[in-house]
Parts: sequence; C-alpha cells; structure tokens
Amino acid sequence: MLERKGNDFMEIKDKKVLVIGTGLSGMGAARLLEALEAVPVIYDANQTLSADWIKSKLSDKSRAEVYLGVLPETVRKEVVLLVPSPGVPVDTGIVEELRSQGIPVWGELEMGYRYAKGRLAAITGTNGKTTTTTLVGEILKANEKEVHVVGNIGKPFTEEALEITGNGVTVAEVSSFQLETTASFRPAVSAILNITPDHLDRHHTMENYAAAKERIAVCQTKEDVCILNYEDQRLREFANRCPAKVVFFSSQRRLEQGLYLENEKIYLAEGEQVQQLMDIHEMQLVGICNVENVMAAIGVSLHMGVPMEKILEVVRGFRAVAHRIEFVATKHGVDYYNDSKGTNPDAAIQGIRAMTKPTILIGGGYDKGNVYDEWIEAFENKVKCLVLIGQTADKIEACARKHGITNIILADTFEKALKICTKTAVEGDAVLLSPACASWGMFPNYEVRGNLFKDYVHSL
Ligand code: UMA
Repeated sequence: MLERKGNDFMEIKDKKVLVIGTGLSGMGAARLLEALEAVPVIYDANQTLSADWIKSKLSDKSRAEVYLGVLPETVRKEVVLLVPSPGVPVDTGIVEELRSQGIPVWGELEMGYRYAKGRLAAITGTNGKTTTTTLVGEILKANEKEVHVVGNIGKPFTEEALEITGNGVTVAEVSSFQLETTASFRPAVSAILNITPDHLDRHHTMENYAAAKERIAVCQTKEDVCILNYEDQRLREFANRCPAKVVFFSSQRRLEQGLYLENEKIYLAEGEQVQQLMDIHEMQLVGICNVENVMAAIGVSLHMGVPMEKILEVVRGFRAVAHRIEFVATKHGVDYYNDSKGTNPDAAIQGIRAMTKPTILIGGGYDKGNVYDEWIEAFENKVKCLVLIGQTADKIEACARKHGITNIILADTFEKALKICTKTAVEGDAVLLSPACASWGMFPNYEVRGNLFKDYVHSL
C-alpha cells in the first residue's frame, strides 16, 4: 500500500487555508479542511454569489471566512496553503502571487489524495475518461468491498477522502486542470487514453496541455504501472520518459506486449503468453473509441489485482454512460441521441461516426480555442442540417461553409435549436446533440445541457 503524506506533512490545524472557487471542488475542499480543523478562507471571483448560501453548505460551527469578488490583502498574508479549484487557471494573479511567496499550492485533487488511504488508480485522456473510469469502478466493485469513484467525473476527491480506509480502492478520473496543481499525487496504476487538442484557451499550447496530462505519472516509480495508448504518437514518445512501468494498448496493430485488437478480438500479450480475451461483439459498447476504453480499463483493473474472468464478466454487461452517444428515444420515426459529452472536436468525431442515418446535428457552445475542420470532415455527407448555438456558432459556420456544408441554421437559444431539429427531421432521420464545444456560458455543465435535451425529447 502506498504511504501518503498526511497532515503531519504540514500542520494545518487552526491555520488558515485559502480555497479558491465555491463549486463542487471548492466546497469539498473546504469541508475536508474543516474536518481537519483548519480554517478555510473561501474566495470566489464571482461577486454575485451569496456568502450566506456558501456558509450554509458548511457545518453550523464553521470558522470559515468567505470573500467574494475581492480578497483583502491582509488575508493573503495569513494563509499557509492554497487550494485552487480545477477551473482556476494556474496563471491567475493570486495563484502566481502566493506561489511566488513560497505558499504551497495543492489543487483539490492533491488535497484529496493526501488525506485518503488505500490503493489508487487514476485515468486521464482527452476523451473516454468518464467511460473508462466508470467501467473500472464497476470492475473493482466486482472484486472489492470498498470502492470509491471520484474526481472529474463529478465527485471531488476531497469530498470522500476521509472515508477511504487502508482497505479501500479508489479510481479517480483526473483532468489536465487538476493535474496542473498536484505535488505528490501517485497512483498505483495510471492511464492516459489519448491526447488531442482541447482546453487550449486555458493551457495556451498543445505542449502545455500534454505536459499537464503527463503529470499523472510524474510521482510514479517502476513499482507502479502506466497504461498508454500506443496509437497516440505523443504517448508513444512519453513512454520513453515515463517513470512507471508502461503497458500499451492498441486498436490498430498487434503488440508484442500489452493489449491489442486484431480481427475484432481483444488480446493480451504478456511475457511469452498471448491470451485471447474477448470478441468485441460481446460488448454492449459501440465504436472503436470504446474498444480502446475497454482495453485501457482491462489494463488498469488487472494491475489493480482483479482476476481476468471477473474483469471480462463486467465488461460484457457494461452499457454506455449518460451523455456519451446515449440513445434517448425514437419519436415520430426519428432517433434522438444525446452526446452532450462531446465537448471537443475529437469527442464529437466519435459521435457523428456512430450515426448511420441522415442526421440533424446540434453543435456549438463555449469557445475553447479549438479548430473544427477535422470534425466537419467526419460528417461525410451524413449531416443533413447543422444547427449551431453559442459563442462558437459563427466560427463553426465559417468552417463548415469552407468545407462545402450549406444547410446551416443558427439558433440564439438551445430551445430554438431543439425546435428547429424536430421541425427539420423526418422519419428515418436521427437528431444528434454532439456540440464539439463545452457547455459553459449557456449551461453550468454538459450534464445540464444533455438532460435538457433528453427532457425535451421525452416531452415530444
Ligand atoms: N472561479 C474563481 N476563479 C477562477 C475560476 C473559477 O473564483 O479563476 C470560481 C467560479 O466563480 C465558480 C467556481 O470557481 O464559482 C467553479 O470552480 P470549478 O470551475 O473548478 O468547478 P467545480 O464545480 O469545482 O467542478 C470541478 C470540475 N470543473 C472544471 O474543471 C471546470 C468538474 O469537471 C469536476 O466534475 C468537479 O470539479 C469535481 O471534481 C467538469 C469539467 O468540465 C465536468 N471538467 C473539464 C473536462 O472534463 O473537460 C476539465
């Protein structure tokens, strides 16, 4: 079992710790700090929030201080530790200022990790991490009494940390945002599924984004395992400098060692042995991206000590997670699919590739600085009408016209977009929400966007 540095590493009892952000992570971190008898100083840049509401999320005896909009100079001088939420960029003034004063910065993920016990698996990647993490969670549950599924999946690590015992196993979905502010984070098994352009508004360059993802393995040693996608050039190169023992998976070629797909069957080559594990038609999941997710999940679970038969049994019964190419219903002969989790072009490519009927596609949303050419090329004459919403609507329209797509309708609200889809679709068509953009700006998150879509479809 891994030794973690607990609160003996840094005395925080009765000390002030600055938490930035009052979303899921910030409140999780604040509650953990209170349980550790530290004094959370909670700051959120959004001054329209209510301090009373934030305090109501803490204990009655809370000693927390809440600051909205402006953080007084005096307070900055009193804090011994900074815990930023994942949504707070590391080049934000206050983070840079405190860091330059020697104040340690532990992101919410690091904070949760420090105070949890037991074995940990962590999964990152631009796409597929929620499916893979959920699947690994299900596999672990088939083999272990105490399993925790935390992280970017919507459950902050800090929220659960103190409940995780030495006998527990945890699987964490981790994002590049979270990995930027780790310090000692060391999973026994890590996985990087793929790295394609995303979040470039935050990370500025692809190099920075990839470097953040690679941090998942930075504290690992050869006693630990890192599962990598052989078909990702960057990850293949990373394998040479990865401090953990690397296990590859590939959907495109036979590997001498690792997991691979050949003739629609998944194999494991280990030492001298090659084992045929399963036929991909035994899976409920569809698409090559999901075969990759499954191979990664098998690799992670195996190295977390789950016997292969148990792993395969769970894989065979596992269905798609919500908002990921999720079939919603057929209404008046039109199939509706919710791929709200298609929050970047690469994920949305998987969404449109999975469609077999003429499709009315809803795209657009928050501008993360992505380019849309490859996504639009993947339409392959399947997109009968492109309905665009949000900040990126004009940018996507220009790109689509460049690629010869002319049937484009801009909608200024999501509701109008939905109505356009039902008016345009005829029997035998599909309607797909797969926006290639984050939901921010129009919705709090992709789940809200996807649920509104599903509610609308069910109301038809
Ligand atoms: N805030 C500031 N200053 C800033 C930025 C934000 O004060 O500079 C405040 C905002 O006003 C807001 C709060 O911080 O009140 C929001 O914090 P947050 O954006 O970190 O959101 P959380 O609710 O804590 O949710 C985060 C993750 N969000 C992001 O990374 C943007 C959730 O991932 C995650 O599920 C949750 O922690 C639990 O771990 C969502 C996500 O979109 C799903 N992730 C990205 C992705 O998957 O692509 C990375």
